[in-house]
Amino acid sequence: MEKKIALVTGATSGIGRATAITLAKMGYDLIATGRRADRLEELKTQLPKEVDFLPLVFDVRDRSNVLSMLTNLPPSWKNINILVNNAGNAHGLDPIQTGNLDDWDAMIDINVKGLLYVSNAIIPGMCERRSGMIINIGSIAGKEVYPNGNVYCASKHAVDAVTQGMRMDLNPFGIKVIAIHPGLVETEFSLVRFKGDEARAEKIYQGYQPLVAQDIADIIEFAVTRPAHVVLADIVVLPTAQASATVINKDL
Ligand code: NDP
Ligand code: 8X3
Repeated sequence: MEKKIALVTGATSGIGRATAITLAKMGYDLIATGRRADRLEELKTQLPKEVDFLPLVFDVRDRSNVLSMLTNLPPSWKNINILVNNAGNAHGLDPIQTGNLDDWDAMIDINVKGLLYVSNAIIPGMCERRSGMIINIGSIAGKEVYPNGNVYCASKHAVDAVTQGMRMDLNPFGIKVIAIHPGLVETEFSLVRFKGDEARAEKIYQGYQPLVAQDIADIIEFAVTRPAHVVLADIVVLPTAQASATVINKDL
């Protein structure tokens, strides 16, 4: 059988981890990235034995490292069929007037520039082969802005814009470009946003049924298995209890 390869960024947790396992179960050999090497080791234990696994530990902010790692992949790993640009987080939830510059840097550098660095390394090969699929994980925060979401929302609006641009520029090469914009998904996202404050993070998901990471992985599986002439270009997925970024029917 022909080798099929998927690269998932941010595969150490949440949506990326669930997506990595799902794609591996579908038969994709897997390049999984993140900063936490131990989590990538643990991920390996969840994969079918017959799937090849290449863990890559890097910070997507480190431009030269990202480019050198991804442009110098072993020959058997170079022909990536699916790139899932998932790595990202919110840092802080503060009004703009008291925003923290380090948080702003992190969100722009990881969610936007990191996605661009990884894409820059992978897209030329897809163009050469005139095939491939890029799945960018946006957010409802890329479709709407909510109070105190300012820079995180800006970063995800940027992901939305970059995705649309990719779809246009890569259209002549037959590369499918897909954006998935989830609402509230219970992952480590809020723990990171609130800098380890577990009680505050847990509260975000109380009083309703949030999405779980596997819900997004299932949508990715569906998107990936569409026939050659079909692309699920832009998908917003919310918990049933959520009507917009700010309207959530909580039973509290
Ligand atoms: P998690 O915090 O569970 O996972 C985030 C992943 O991103 C981790 O694997 C983390 O790996 C990786 N990551 C973060 N920063 C870096 C970095 N500097 N370099 C490399 N990897 C990094 O959150 P989610 O699974 O929820 O988030 C995944 C994506 O989904 C993000 O883009 C997020 O914005 C988006 N999203 C999440 C929603 C939610 O409600 N949870 C809703 C909408 C979109 P490590 O720490 O090991 O580096
Ligand atoms: C994550 C969802 O609503 O916290 O992107 O921004 S939200």
